[in-house]
Amino acid sequence: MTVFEGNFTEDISSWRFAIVIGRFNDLVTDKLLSGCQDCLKRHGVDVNPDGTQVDYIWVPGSFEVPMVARQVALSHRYDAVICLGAIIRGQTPHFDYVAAEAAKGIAAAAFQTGVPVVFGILTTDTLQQALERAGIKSNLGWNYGLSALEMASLMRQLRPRDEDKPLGLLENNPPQALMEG
Ligand code: INI
Repeated sequence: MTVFEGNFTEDISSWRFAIVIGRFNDLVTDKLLSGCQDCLKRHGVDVNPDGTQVDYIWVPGSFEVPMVARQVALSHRYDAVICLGAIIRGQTPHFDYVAAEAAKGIAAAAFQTGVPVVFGILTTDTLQQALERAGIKSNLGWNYGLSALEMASLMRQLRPRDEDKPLGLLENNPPQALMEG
């Protein structure tokens, strides 16, 4: 039998990533993005927006992130999609609705497409807690970048081979039922 795990030693110069970022609380999401870019760059990815490896897509807030993540994952142009957002608890139940939909939607985008979609949405009680996780103490953006690299590597290894068709066909042309999930 075989052990499969993602590794960080491959030539990834042809890999492509999409990063979907919520503008809401951009004091935090800008910093998450910087941490994520730093990780990708130091693993050899050209993070320049004018380059060929990373596309950046800004959306109003975390609630909109899953819809766009699913759309870009469906294109099968990317090895991984990274979702970044910051949901901070206020005085209203809005937090719970936005957080629940973001988590469910991002999981569904990955599950329906077979493309790794990284859940890089911070959910915290205060702005201070969010900032601590976005650069003051550590920067979870780095971890989200690393998760994308690991999952992209792993899913490449698990890709159906030619002789495994029709599973291979399924990857490129998922049946409607699967897409509707
Ligand atoms: N969006 C966030 O990304 N974080 C939040 O903390 C937040 N709160 O608390 O309201 C938030 N709301 C906006 C939401 O994501 C949508 O953009 C908006 O409801 C329009 O659909």
